[in-house]
Amino acid sequence: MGAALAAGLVVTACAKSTPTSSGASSSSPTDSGGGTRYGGGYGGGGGITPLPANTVQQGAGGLRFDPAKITVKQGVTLTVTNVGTTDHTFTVVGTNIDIVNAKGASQTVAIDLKPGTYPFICRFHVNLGMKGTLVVTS
Ligand SMILES: [Cu+2]
Repeated sequence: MGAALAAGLVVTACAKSTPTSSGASSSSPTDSGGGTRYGGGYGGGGGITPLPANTVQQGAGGLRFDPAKITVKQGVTLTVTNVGTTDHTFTVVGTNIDIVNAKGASQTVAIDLKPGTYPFICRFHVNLGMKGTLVVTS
């Protein structure tokens, strides 16, 4: 008579709590700055000459604004110059800023806007990607 020794091996599942704290708020700001910086014009010094402050060009190297992101202080006067080969507008969406430049023309516009970020477009070519961002600071 062998005593059946029931070696009851109790397997306790080691409930290990793996803290999956992947609180990775990886904010990767996709800077759509584009790589094709139009460096022509401006005295041909070779290399990129920054535009004068508070100046935006229309049509430099295509249907685009240069720079596409403008940061100005509230109340400044922005100079908008059409260096392209056709008419363009500088239209700040949702505001009363809407100027039209024939090719070669230049106008100034007072940025009397509250601090914030505003999209701006060329009304003629917005669907061809001619647009940018205006940041007004206080
Ligand atoms: Cu245009």
